[in-house]
Amino acid sequence: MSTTPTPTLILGSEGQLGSELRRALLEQLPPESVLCTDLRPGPQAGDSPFELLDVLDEGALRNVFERYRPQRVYLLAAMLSATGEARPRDAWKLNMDGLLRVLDLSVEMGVDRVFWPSSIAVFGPDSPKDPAEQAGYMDPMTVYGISKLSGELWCRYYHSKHGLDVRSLRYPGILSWRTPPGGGTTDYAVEIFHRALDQGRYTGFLSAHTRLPMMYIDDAIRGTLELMDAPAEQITCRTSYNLGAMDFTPAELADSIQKMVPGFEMNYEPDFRQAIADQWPQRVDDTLARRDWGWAPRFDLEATCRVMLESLREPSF
Ligand code: VAH
Repeated sequence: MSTTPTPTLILGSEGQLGSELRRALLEQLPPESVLCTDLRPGPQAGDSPFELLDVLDEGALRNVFERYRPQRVYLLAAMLSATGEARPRDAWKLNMDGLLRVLDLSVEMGVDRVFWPSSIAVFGPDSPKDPAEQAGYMDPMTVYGISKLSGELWCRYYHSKHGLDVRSLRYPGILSWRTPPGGGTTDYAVEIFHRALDQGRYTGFLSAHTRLPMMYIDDAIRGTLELMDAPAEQITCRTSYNLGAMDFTPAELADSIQKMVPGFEMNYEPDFRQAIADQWPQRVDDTLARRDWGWAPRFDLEATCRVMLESLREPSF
């Protein structure tokens, strides 16, 4: 982690990733050096500055960059896979125009480093499934995946043409407990914990044996900060790094929960999200992230289930 408090801007600070990234940064930086922005009101707790901001409002976005002069920018505002299929043009506009405006302003204002999240959604039906390789064939069939693959290529373009130090990770499905599920195909793995505790049963929207790459939020955030703190000369991938931790099926997750929540009952009613999940890989090859900047996950399925259930039983916001 950088030692000097660099003005840091989080765009989309109230979502699953943004809210946890804010917490992690505020453990290491003075509150006044982290500006949080989102479409919806931020937390009352904490004294880092917060502003309402729509990343698609060009004037308002420029105004924030001009006033705050960030040296690190995290662009987390996005529309996820399931919601994106219901609102394809909105998803493309937010995910693409939002990125391009931030890249342009970052070049213009001399931002030191930019982070932008990609996803395993860049892989599609004809991509290798086990594992998905770092530079493997990508034929995404969701608007979300198309926008993420396009965004990766724009990030590499801005690094090559403008020298912008923009970095990215292809996140797997992410499990966290502080924020509600946000329209993702992997969000069954978040909902299940809430239902296990409040109803003792859950009906999942993916079939029992749908294997997907997954990660606990603490690993995702630590990987993000380790990537952003790595010396530039170590970063050999300027599209986006595969990032792996574990993989599981809904049935394996239910079995693990049942060991900690006796009597928990799991059912399956696949819906439209099954077709999305079927296009995605089962595992990812993240050798390059491990080689370039020392990536190493810490949470497996059992540790993830334990921390999710303990945290939901005794929340500490
Ligand atoms: C989604 N959680 O389900 C996101 C993620 C790999 C999936 O990108 O859309």
